[in-house]
Amino acid sequence: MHLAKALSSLALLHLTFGAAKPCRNPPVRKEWRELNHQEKSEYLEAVHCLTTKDSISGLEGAVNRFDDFQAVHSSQTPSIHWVGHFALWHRYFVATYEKALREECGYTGAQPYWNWSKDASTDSESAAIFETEIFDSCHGFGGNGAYVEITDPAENPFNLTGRTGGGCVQDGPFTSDKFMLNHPERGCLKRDFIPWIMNTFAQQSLVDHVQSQPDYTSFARALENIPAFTEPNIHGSGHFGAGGVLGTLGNQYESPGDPLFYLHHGNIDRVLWEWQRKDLKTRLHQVGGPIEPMDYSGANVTLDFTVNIGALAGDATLEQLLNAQGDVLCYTYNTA
Ligand SMILES: [Cu+2]
Repeated sequence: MHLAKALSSLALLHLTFGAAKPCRNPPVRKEWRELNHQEKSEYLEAVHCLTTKDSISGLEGAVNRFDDFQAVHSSQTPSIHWVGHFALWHRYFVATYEKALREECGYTGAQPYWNWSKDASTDSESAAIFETEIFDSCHGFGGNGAYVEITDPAENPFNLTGRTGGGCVQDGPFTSDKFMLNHPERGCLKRDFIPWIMNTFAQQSLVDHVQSQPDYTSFARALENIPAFTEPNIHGSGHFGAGGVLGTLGNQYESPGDPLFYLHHGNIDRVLWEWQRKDLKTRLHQVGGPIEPMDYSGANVTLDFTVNIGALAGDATLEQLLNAQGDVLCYTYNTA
């Protein structure tokens, strides 16, 4: 009797403290175009719902839960890009957003992704990539911003050519009458489509190059490449193809202010996941790359390196984040 009681309270204790929750029925992430109209509406509504919930991040400028994510990314920008933990930090970030949509906004689906390579044209000037379902004004995220001319060269430090927008998004569910950003200041969502960047950076051959890397360190480096427009990198495709110079997605700090961020990074994460699946035994337990941005001769991240996403969720080690169906993360992709 006493023993049974002791055992059961021990079991309870184990349940309460630190027992790993198994990942059952992980949400299955699909490409935007694989969602039906109903599923697309539910996703877009859940994003709007996040903007109606009070902020918990404690960060200046964050008013609602959508802002929380943008503000956390902004606060950590200098330490989460061109580092070994880049892909896994963003994996954790997107998965936590997915969790918030599901747990706080009643969304029952998974985080969708945007596979831009499907539409990347060999004609770099083609705008067809911006005319797909994801930019639909009714069942998508709306399209380009109004064209804004840049007169001060300081506003276009990389001298990017081929800009087609720059102002507030003009159609769809995220126009300024329905959706406003609060971080770092109140303003509309902006896009600035640049077809040549979108087409050249999103090429399937580049994805194949990234996925043919033999180890995590080289994968991570191929994924981000160098911060220049002379060499394409797939991570830059959505950011600078759709965000351009003046658009929200093109802002290194504030890019999660465009709801498309999570579909773009969802795709980056799918690329990582598919690469991992080629050799799961090794790739669930391998990391590398610099701790400090672009410090390729300096110290490397290790499996027990810890990342934090502020008040959005608890800290996690890179080894925990390598596993999309482990004790911290729980989701999968429909691509086998
Ligand atoms: Cu980022």
